[in-house]
Amino acid sequence: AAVALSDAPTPTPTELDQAILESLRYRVGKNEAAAKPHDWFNAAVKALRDKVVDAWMDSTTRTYASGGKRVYYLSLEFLIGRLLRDALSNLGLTAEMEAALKSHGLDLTEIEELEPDAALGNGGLGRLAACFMESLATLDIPAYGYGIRYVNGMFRQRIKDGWQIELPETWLAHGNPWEFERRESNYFIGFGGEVVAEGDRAVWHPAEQVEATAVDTPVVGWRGKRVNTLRLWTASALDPIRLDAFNAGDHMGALSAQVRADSLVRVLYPADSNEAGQELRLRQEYFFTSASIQDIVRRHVQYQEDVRTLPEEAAIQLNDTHPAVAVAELMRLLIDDHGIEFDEALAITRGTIAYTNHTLLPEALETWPLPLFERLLPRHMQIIYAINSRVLKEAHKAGLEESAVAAISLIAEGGERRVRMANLAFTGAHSVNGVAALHTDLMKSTVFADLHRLYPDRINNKTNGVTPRRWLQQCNPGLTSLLCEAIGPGFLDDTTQLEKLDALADDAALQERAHLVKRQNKVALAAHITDLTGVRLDPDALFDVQIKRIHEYKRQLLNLVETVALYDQIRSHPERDWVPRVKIFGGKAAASYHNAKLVIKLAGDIARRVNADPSVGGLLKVVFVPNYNVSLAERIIPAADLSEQISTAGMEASGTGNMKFALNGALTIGTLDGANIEIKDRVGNANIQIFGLTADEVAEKRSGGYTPREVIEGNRELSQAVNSIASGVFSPDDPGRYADLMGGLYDHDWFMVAADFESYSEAQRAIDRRWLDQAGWRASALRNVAHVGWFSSDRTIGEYARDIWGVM
Ligand code: DL6
Repeated sequence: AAVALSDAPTPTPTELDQAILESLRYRVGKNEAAAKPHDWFNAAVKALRDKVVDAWMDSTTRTYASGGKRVYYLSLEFLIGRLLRDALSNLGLTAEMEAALKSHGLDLTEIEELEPDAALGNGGLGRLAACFMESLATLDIPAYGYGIRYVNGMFRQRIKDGWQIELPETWLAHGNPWEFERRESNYFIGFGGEVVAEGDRAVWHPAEQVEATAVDTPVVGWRGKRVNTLRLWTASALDPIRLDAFNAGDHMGALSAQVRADSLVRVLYPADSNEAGQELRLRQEYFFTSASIQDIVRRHVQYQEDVRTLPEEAAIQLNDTHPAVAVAELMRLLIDDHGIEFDEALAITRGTIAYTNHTLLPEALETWPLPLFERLLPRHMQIIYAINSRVLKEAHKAGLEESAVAAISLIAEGGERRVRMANLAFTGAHSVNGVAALHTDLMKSTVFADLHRLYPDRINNKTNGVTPRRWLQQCNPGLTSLLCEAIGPGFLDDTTQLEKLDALADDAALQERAHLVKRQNKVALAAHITDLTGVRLDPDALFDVQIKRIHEYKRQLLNLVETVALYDQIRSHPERDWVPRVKIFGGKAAASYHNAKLVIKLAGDIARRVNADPSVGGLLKVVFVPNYNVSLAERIIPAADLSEQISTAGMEASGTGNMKFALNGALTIGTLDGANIEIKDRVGNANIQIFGLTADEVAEKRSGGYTPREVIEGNRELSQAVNSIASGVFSPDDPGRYADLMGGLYDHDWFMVAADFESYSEAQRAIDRRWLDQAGWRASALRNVAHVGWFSSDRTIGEYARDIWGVM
């Protein structure tokens, strides 16, 4: 009988210590006297990993014994961050590890700091995948995550003279003690070549092949209930070194095949909501998708024999369109390798695959030039044409007009012909979901309107969630233990129990204790920020935070322009009762995204001037925290008072930072966008500050009649702020630096910065008033914690499991 690890005896600190010492000696090859902190880190992880492996094997045995359906989550990104604290906490071994290390004079938090951030993702989409993996294990659902083991994940951001510099992130420099290479799980991945008819079969002869090898990382669920597998692919050449060429003196040429293979897993494209457009990116997508689909089919056939039963045994979820070629790849294997006829193959594929859309931004909806796609994947192109012909016939049969049929087509005609990956994913899946209610509605009414008419039952909503283990328990132990005392520990297993806090939100003693926890978190963050930037922060000021990718639609610029307006106001009216504020910014800009990089520079320029100005007397501080990543988020979020979620309405699919902040007792200032709307519905208008245009109003303004110039000129505070930035007040070394950026606001203002400024500025002053009533603020903070338990990724995964995968 299977025994979940939570039922297994917990090792005592002495037993754990013994295991660590053994691991130090026999796996790291050091004794206590010689061991450096990194050796201790490796030894501790390996000792802990042994405990994880026991539970992992147990989970696998149970899955095979039950013959249950497995979930496969295909994602080009997994932004997992550090794993040590997560594994310790989920296995309930934190105190034991602390004590074991202490006996050697080591501090667990310092050891944890040695772990590099596994930054295999850009932002929200990749972090969501990591939260989902943890929730899948927590809910005891047998699941594999499939992705790429990038050697250099997301770039490391350095700020030099205020500008972002991208440096490679070398997270594997000291090896990775968590992973297991599975040399036996390897697949050939073909590219190029030609398709020839052999009898009535089509046979693809790729011009080039690389080998994909699995590297597995165990993912531990809460209380160690289940351990699932994150399987990341690494690439190698079939012939890594051509000895004849090497011996003939062509040392580089002899290694070229390996270099080419290596390039597939070298970097994560720093493209967020931006099409990468490189051939290498398409190769990466096919590489990991093909390896994953081959692995899934192999596992199925090995145990079930009949490939036709795949939909009963496997649910494949595509995280955005990056793995959309899975539709064609699965069809190819079914038809070419298993002799299934086309229509049945399509039915099996649709029965197995589901697709999640994460963006409506046109530039982020992947399409590939048809000639490129056909050259790299000739057999897949044939299959896509064949799917398209069936889909278009269905569209005609349904009586759709020609313009709708053209929009549904898997091939964009007119101009350069391109393969539309979203249409491929949509037509090859039985379920297509959005990630927040508004986003899903907009999918139906805009980007997928015609596909939705043809397949009206396919689109559904699954509002995102975040794992409360990492984003409450691990990052905010102070608040967690206070909550345990106040409402009991039930919320640790079911976050909806946080609702019990509502009844206590006006209790002055609880408010005071929650305030002290927050203040402690702020003190710790302030010290860290001083270390990183030299800027000193007052922990009693309001910590106002915007941390996320830098993108025009996320409107860091609106925040900065308002910051300048506030700066002007404080200087003009020093007699007013201003609330001391610290404006904290953090985030990376895609390397080629000029305006985003300029916004980072602007934040730095504003910070330099404001922080050095004695006339604001410490009422306003601005700081840009470099190299924002998961670990920094874990420090910043528990210390935030105010969460900036200010995207142009209709443009942020969901957001997940918004959920993390509210869960840690920050109030949100936000637009009616993405999941903000659902947060508002749960915490109530009294506990959130909503401002700005709605998505409908944005659409209406864009369709005509919006003249930002008039808006700017009609608002003195706004025009003063915009003009001072434009004229170089903050950039005396290069007065014209922001002229174009500000000119863009006057001329088109696609992201409605000017249109929303007045409402945003009023909302900020309303926030000041709320802050001055500290009892009211603290009650609101507690009510945010109380009402956002619904945004746990356990709830989201439960919905996927029930409605899409049929596994619960
Ligand atoms: O669903 C996760 C996350 C959402 O919370 C964000 O609102 C959304 O912007 C993000 N989408 C992407 C898509 N990028 N591409 N392609 O990152 O997904």
